[in-house]
Amino acid sequence: MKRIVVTGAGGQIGSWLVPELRARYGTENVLATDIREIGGESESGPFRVLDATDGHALGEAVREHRADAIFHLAAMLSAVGEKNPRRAWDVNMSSLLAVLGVAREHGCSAFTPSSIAVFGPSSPKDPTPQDTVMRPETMYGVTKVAGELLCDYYHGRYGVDTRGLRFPGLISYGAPPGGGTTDWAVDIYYQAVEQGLYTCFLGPDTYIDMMYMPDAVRAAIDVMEADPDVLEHRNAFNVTAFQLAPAQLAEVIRRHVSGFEIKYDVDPVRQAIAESWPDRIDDTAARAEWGWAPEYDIEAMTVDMLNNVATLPKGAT
Ligand code: AKB
Repeated sequence: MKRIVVTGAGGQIGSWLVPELRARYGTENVLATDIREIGGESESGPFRVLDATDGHALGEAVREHRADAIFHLAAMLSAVGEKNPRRAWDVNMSSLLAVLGVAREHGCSAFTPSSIAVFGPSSPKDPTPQDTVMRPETMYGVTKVAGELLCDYYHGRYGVDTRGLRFPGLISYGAPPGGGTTDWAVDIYYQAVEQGLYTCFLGPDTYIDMMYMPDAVRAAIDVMEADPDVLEHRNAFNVTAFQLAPAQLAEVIRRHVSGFEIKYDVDPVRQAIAESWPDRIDDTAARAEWGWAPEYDIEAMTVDMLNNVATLPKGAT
């Protein structure tokens, strides 16, 4: 991997991944793209406004940049996808088809994030194995299962080097998450610093797998750099760092923000989504096949999040 194109560069993952890719591979070698102008880090190097569903425009960008790898991050997440399921299908599937077609034509490898949302109520919950029943109940989950299969198909049929990770909820400061069920675990830090109070849309003991963004970015790059001959589960690997519930995280934050309070105003739609997902996924395959191991635990992440959120201008995400 030497010259890279990133779609959805202005989103929660892209705003962290692009600077890390530029630090490792050189600023000029990483072309950030997004559907709109985004400012910030991603525009501090090569940048292009690009709709990832437009295969022709993506092909031009890849050809002109002489890219050998695509990180495809543009997608609609779970909660926002339930508000407009048809659009979630169209955006997630047509952009992935465009990326895979371009990767095939230009000989690029392709990274696509999958999600714990591929699992549903009939999957074993704790632990959820790497290979198991996948019958999700959200449109986002349906697109992620279909996406994993499509990536496998392009690998098997056309030899495209497709790779992916089933990300858990990702926690970070900076660009906000784009309408997921796990967004509470980001919002809680901002509200703790700004208001000393957070009203959570999930119930107190709803456990979901989570990960701090620096680990997620490292995982995405590591799986792309892994020796292809040792990868059995290329699309896609379970990866997790820890399991988190709102009451538990509130307790950890309270150790650093005295008097911090959490209240609950449960949103039935997002609660049902969260309950259909695993409590704890088993990431042994990622650990065994390419050496995955998280560096941040809940405490280390909390210290880093609070320090960074406190130094951002008030109201900034
Ligand atoms: C979401 O909540 O939709 C995402 C995810 C778990 O993929 N963060």
